[in-house]
Amino acid sequence: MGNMFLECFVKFYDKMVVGDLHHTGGNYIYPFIFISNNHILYLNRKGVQAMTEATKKPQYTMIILKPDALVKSLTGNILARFLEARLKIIGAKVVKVSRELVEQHYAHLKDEPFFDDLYEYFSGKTYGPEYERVLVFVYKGADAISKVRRIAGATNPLEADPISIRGAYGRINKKGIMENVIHCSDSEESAKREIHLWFDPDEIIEEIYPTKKVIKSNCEVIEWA
Ligand code: IDP
Ligand code: MG
Repeated sequence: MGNMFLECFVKFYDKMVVGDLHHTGGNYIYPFIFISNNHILYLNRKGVQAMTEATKKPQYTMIILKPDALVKSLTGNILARFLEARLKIIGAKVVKVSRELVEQHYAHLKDEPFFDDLYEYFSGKTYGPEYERVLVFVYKGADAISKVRRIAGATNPLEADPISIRGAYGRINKKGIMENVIHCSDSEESAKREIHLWFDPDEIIEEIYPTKKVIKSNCEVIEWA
């Protein structure tokens, strides 16, 4: 038994079926293991799908639960929706968002007439001091960006699929801002830019982009007293 087959067996044992060797007509299209003279164990369709995903180069994407998600107590609900994408969380934090961070994160919207209102919304100021925070996650996995965007739905909550997160929970507020509950990266380039902006390398449990070591002296840090 080759190593590849043993690995398949361990990883995909719940997606394997026993087949009659004669019925295959000798065309072994799925990874298989001989288990007797007459029987083979092979991956079913779901198993092949899972194996294809496992061998793809992983993508990274950043998801932000915006303040309206917190106002509406949607954290658990939203994270549960992303389970179906079968991705891994490799970074997570809660952030109080500054004006500077919003300007960098939404640099492509800086000159829009609605930018000030967007800042009020994204920083949580619209909802009061208790909600001036967002939850930020880095997810990893095959096709992470398109999978997450599909579950999130279109930018405009009125146009989004009603069962997507934005379609189900978003709205347009009185100032015309699309309060659409979550942010998610729209390409590998923006994921990289956003992860660099929001996270330090040691806040993510894997080294997903190149890092360098720097020695900082005379720099004040806060520690537990
Ligand atoms: P995205 O969030 O789907 O990537 P972007 O165009 O990057 O969409 O816009 C960032 C955010 O700015 C949106 O999620 C939404 O909250 C807000 N926004 C974008 N365009 C408009 C607009 O035309 N009117 C009001 N709000 C907008
Ligand atoms: Mg965007």
